[in-house]
Amino acid sequence: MRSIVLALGALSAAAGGESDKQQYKTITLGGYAVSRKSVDIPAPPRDGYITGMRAYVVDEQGREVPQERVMLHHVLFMNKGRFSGDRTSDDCKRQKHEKFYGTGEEDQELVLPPGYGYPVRKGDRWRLSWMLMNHNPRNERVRMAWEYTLAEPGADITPVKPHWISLGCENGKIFNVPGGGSGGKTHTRSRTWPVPEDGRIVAAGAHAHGGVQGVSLAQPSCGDRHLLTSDARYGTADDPIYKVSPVLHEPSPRSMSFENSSSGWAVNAGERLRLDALYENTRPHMGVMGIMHVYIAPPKPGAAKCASLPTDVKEERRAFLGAPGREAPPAVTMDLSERGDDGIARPLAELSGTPRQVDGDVEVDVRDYAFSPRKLSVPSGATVRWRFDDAVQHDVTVASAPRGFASMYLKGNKVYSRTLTVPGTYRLFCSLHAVDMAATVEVRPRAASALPAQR
Ligand SMILES: [Cu+2]
Repeated sequence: MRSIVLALGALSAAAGGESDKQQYKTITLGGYAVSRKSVDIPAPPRDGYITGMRAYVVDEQGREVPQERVMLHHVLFMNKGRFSGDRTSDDCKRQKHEKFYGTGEEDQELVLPPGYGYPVRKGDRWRLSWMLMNHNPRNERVRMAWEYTLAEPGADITPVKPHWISLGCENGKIFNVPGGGSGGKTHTRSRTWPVPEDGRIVAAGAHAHGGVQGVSLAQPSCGDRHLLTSDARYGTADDPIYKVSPVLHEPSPRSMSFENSSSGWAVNAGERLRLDALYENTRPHMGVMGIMHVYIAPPKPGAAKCASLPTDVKEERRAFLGAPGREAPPAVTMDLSERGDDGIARPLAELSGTPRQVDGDVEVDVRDYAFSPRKLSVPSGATVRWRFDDAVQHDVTVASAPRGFASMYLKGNKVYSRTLTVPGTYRLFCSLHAVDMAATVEVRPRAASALPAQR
């Protein structure tokens, strides 16, 4: 008999077993600072099955901290197993750990259907990775907290295997939605995913960023039928997340649905499913992601290929302020900002100084927490190369511009380049040091004389 139980009631009632609640030690975040870290954490001290799980941010008194104070950009739980190679995952590359639960601003709870669980063993080693952003000028002292429900071994539980499917493996898994309505009002990013084993998807959710409408899975080998969608809901206009100033980050959905079914969506080893992330495309959305988490149980004996779709699908979604919320991503204008002597960052209408005029391609140094030159004017068609040579990582991210883009986090003399063809003002910042690193690039229309002769 064990007594690690902490009665909670917070996890979904559907999850059977005993609950445990954990916290990692205090993280101190300076004003507007970003914290990214991976740490080892205690795994359950016995064999069993995780049937439900949730992670969130608390203060030192254990009270939940709202997103408008400290934003949980993402959190990921990995199981390294009892020895190297015991647990692996294949998303973008083979890794010696198994990703089994993740969430972010969307506050998605893992809720497996009754009778299913993620198997854990005594001696497993867990790792936790987070990215947090302080929205305030003052220091914040917070902790990562998580709770899970663990069913006894021998309980009548069917094991599930978690798989992460990322849209795009290049550039740190981020991509950009260009905006401007080019290619339609919805921008769809797709990839195919080879199913590694025969089985049934019994649960699925998704991690995505601001601007997303939904992330869905289709089955091309069965008439391209739609299987499931983790769909986005945004807060209402009075949601405090939209009162944060300066706006350093486009708010993500308040909720992404977690789909589950006891009978499951039948899939076959080797077939290729298609993952689609749908983003609204009238505005640019920078540095976005689309990652689906699917949980696969063993197949039902004698299951036919393209067996009928489940009729017992449930959509799990945590309650959130202003629920049911909005389906359409609200328009958010991102700011450039500057930290004043009082430590408070305020939106900047314009950067001080005169832009350096260049007539062609140009290189920008990213060093000492600054872009230099800070203000540039280039002709359309010019390629700008940002050279990252600081001791810490930075990126270059569009706050507002005719077309959106963002680099991944870079250092060590790495270069990100972009050819700017659409004239206008490109307001740029580093998303990791948003109140300290701003820049603008003015893209001038080419003079008529510089254009190739018109036919
Ligand atoms: Cu930076």
